Amino acid sequence: MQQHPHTRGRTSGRFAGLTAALAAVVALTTLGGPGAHAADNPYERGPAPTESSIEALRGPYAVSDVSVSSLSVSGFGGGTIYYPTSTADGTFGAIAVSPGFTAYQSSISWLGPRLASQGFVVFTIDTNTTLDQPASRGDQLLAALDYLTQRSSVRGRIDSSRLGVMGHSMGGGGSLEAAKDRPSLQAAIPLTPWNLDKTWPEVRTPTLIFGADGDTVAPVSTHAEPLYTGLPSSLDRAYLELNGATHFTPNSSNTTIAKYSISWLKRFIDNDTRYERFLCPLPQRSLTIEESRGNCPHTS
Ligand code: 9J3
Ligand code: ZN
Repeated sequence: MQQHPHTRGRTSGRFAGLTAALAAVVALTTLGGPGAHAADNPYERGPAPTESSIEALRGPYAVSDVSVSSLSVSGFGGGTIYYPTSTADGTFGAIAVSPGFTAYQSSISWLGPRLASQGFVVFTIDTNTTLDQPASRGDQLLAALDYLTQRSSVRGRIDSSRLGVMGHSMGGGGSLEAAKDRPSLQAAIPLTPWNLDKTWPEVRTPTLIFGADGDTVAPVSTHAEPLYTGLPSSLDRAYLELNGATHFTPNSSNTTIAKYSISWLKRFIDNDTRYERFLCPLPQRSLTIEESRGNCPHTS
């Protein structure tokens, strides 16, 4: 568990404070590792982020995984849980991730180790049938989170009050459905989402929507953009449109999706304001970002 270096030990004399501070710095520098940083925020996990640490293929935590058979669960189709191997840092926030129409967990599996290695328990799921619609995918994401926190083999590693959802296409539409149904969710990230319902005034969950400029399956003009606009304007919300991207860009390893997703999850699931600077001011138009919208600075 994490400890405050300034609550540790006590010395007397005129240089006591300086000595203690130096000792703490030496201890932190020497011990290193993800757990070495002492936090005033009890949910903070891992070392201070940098541009390169959020872009990296793997974060500071070694990751293990466990397969969950569809035969052993109800309400969703099973999946794979990716989690930090070490228990030295206490519990982690957790997210469930749904694939899109006709697709399997393999289509979003790159997100498992990529996000878990930053300090989250990540459950990439299969749906009951590959043809399930967004509302059903929302219910299945919630069933998966309930399984994860109540019955899974890693339930003791999770802070069940700090949960989020992600999904691709109809799974992204489903992540909005899940947030609408369960306002206690701390973060939602729809990836090139598809949903016929464009009105989401009930959502209270901070939501980051990714669109793709070249999406012809769920065009941003009829899906991602109106879904963003349909969220409350008072909500912590953002819209990032990927440049040179298609509907299926979220199906393979993508550094732009990863870096802003990590930042959003850290900022809102872990309350980790060290990541705020990657989100606000909004990323500028670039070779990877076609357009960005959102409220900055964040209010929650
Ligand atoms: O999950 C998706 O890829 C939704 C896009 C789609 O195929 O909609 C057609 C009904
Ligand atoms: Zn646009």
